[in-house]
Amino acid sequence: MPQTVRAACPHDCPDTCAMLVTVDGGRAVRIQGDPEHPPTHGALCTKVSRYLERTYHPDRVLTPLRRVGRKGEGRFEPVGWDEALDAIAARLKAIAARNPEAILPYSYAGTMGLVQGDGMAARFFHRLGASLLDRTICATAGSEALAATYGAPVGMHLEFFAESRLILIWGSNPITSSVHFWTFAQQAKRAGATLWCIDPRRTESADKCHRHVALRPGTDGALALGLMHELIVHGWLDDDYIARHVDGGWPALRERALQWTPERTAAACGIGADEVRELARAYGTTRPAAIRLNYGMQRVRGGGNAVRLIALLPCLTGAWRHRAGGLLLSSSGWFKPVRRDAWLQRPDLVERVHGPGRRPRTINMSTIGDDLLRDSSPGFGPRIEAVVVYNSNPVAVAPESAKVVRGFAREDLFTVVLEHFLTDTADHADFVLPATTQLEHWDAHRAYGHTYAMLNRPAIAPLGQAWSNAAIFRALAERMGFDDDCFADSDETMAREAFEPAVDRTALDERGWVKLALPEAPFAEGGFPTPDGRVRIDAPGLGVPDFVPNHECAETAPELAARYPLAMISPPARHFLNSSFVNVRSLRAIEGEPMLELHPDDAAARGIAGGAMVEVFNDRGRYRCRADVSTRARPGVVVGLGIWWRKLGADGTNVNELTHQRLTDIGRAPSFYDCLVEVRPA
Ligand SMILES: Nc1nc2c(c(=O)[nH]1)N[C@H]1C(S)=C(S)[C@@H](COP(=O)(O)OP(=O)(O)OC[C@H]3O[C@@H](n4cnc5c(=O)[nH]c(N)nc54)[C@H](O)[C@@H]3O)O[C@H]1N2
Ligand SMILES: Nc1nc2c(c(=O)[nH]1)N[C@H]1C(S)=C(S)[C@@H](COP(=O)(O)OP(=O)(O)OC[C@H]3O[C@@H](n4cnc5c(=O)[nH]c(N)nc54)[C@H](O)[C@@H]3O)O[C@H]1N2
Ligand SMILES: [Mo]
Repeated sequence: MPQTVRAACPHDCPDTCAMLVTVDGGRAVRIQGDPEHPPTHGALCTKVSRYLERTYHPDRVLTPLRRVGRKGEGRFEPVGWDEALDAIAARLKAIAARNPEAILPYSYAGTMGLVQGDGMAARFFHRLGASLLDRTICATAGSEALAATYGAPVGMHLEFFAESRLILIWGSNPITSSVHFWTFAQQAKRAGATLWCIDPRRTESADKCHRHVALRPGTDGALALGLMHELIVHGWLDDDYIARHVDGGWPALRERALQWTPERTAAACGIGADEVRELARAYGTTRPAAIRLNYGMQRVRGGGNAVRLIALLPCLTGAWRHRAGGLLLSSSGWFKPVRRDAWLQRPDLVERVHGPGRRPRTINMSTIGDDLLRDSSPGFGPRIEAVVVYNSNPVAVAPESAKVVRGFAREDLFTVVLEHFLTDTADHADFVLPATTQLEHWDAHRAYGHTYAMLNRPAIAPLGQAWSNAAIFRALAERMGFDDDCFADSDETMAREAFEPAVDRTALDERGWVKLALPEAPFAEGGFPTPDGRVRIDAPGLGVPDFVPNHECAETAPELAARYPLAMISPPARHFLNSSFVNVRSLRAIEGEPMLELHPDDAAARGIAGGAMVEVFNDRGRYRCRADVSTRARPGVVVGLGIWWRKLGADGTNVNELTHQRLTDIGRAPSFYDCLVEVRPA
């Protein structure tokens, strides 16, 4: 008799769907969205509806592997679990005896689960006293900027976008990257709402909005100031809301905004002054008005300041008064009070190694290219001697990959990779350990685009000899001689108790998801999670926000811009999830091959025909792919949809060969979309 198991999608996506997995004779035969879970609405995205193809993929790593070739070659031999774990523990012990900070865990969001993400792994590395990882690669510019403004990364409920009369879809391509948000935006549109898209690229989502503002990458802060100018001069502010719920920084910001006339704004953003005026009028005069901001716009030098400025807009107009007004960038802060982080991750364990009140050094994951190549020094600490990678593929996704590859190719570096597949990163490992997929393990999930806590039950037994991440770190802890009680907790215990006691356990058990108890219009009466409950314009240590131009643009780097006049952005491809799913044949068939979109004028000026092979280059490297001559790209901007596995690209590289490691103004994050290049026929 087929059975249905309640699961949660583990992927790095705002939607965090509830899934129903049908199992027959021990094999998962069907995967569907839960029709009752409001955000999921019974539908999965194209990628995750192929999750069975990914799980039963013939290339799954199903035994531990030991390297036999050179680093990067990807040649391995199977070994037993005991042999692999003994060898890894012996090597980590030897390094830790000299200095545990020479060991670096490297992980991101291959799974967002609280157990298989930073659950048991965090306990292990904290107890080991290893370097800490600053997990900045995606969202910290925006989330720290949002926290500086509202007090936490919190925002509107997803569901109420359906009732908005105006939606600004800003730095976001929801048809690609949060299709369940798009469902609510469509409902609003059918009910008469106006949709604006603010994005340098004419995305599929932009096509379906009423208006599209194709600004230059990294100029969103200027646009927000220009909108404020119009709100002020036309009297579209909610003075009562400002007086009661906004801090004392408003007069200074008001002065600043008054200098951003529509003409000045238009010049900075590369758009028309009338577009600024019309957008401001729509925003200033429509109620309720909602902004769906996404992380696309904060991957530039000034991303943090831009998010602060945009997040202030609904505070100046009082849009927060209505449940269908306000802004959503992230909802993750709503989960903070209900997650047992201290219990799940045990950060206190570092003191066992480093002493009371002391913490190991922190390595920024976004500068892994530079950091793997550094020697020991008083400022840096010890040279990195071992990296343990799980839930991430840094060789493909981290910026300036030539350096990342050189770092991972170091013969003296000991590298362990927990993976489903032989990714570009796994190819550099000394040991690859086979990890379970979401269908094979327990987990608990929060979301960053909705407000439901979720439970994932295993639907099938682990394939081959795969173990969950938590099981692997539990076994390593035992071999390292860590006998703390927390290493005995099972995956199931951790998953079930991750939200204890805040979330109703029976409901979570029965349905697999529980909505957090939150007010519908969280800031209708102010009450922001700042110390005094007011929105902060003049944030401690940051001052009043301003427009910060890109690292790489004509204004800040004229000489560079003369040599490399095209701004390259590399946002998500619809049928991949970062570098996950690139090896799923049916999905790769839809995406075709690595492409670079460029505007017909830019193509003609370079003698490039549609479909021709081109070389994209700058001082950091070169990358070959096929030209897609298209008006989806605005003049002066080229688009390389990501993130391809390097080894599946035309010459064994991908877009990150061109990106750099300079960080954002706030949040120490990479500025992937702040990158000048030139293109020529290959
Ligand atoms: N299918 C699919 N879904 C995904 C992902 C994926 O790789 N594939 N990635 C997931 C991840 S990791 C995340 S973090 C989330 C959110 O992921 P995001 O990366 O925020 O994804 P998008 O919603 O595609 O938003 C990016 C949009 O911002 C635009 N953009 C680039 N630069 C600028 C700029 O300077 N200003 C403005 N206004 N827009 C700019 C891009 O053209 C693109 O359309 O999505 C997740 N969902
Ligand atoms: N140029 C450019 N670069 C970018 C971006 C961009 O837009 N442009 N986007 C950036 C963003 S937003 C992000 S979030 C990062 C994403 O970077 P990553 O979080 O590294 O994401 P993925 O590339 O999807 O790699 C995740 C890996 O985890 C593995 N995995 C999944 N589940 C499990 C599990 O349970 N156990 C183990 N052991 N492994 C598992 C998958 O097989 C996959 O290989 O990339 C960033 N890089
Ligand atoms: Mo991300």
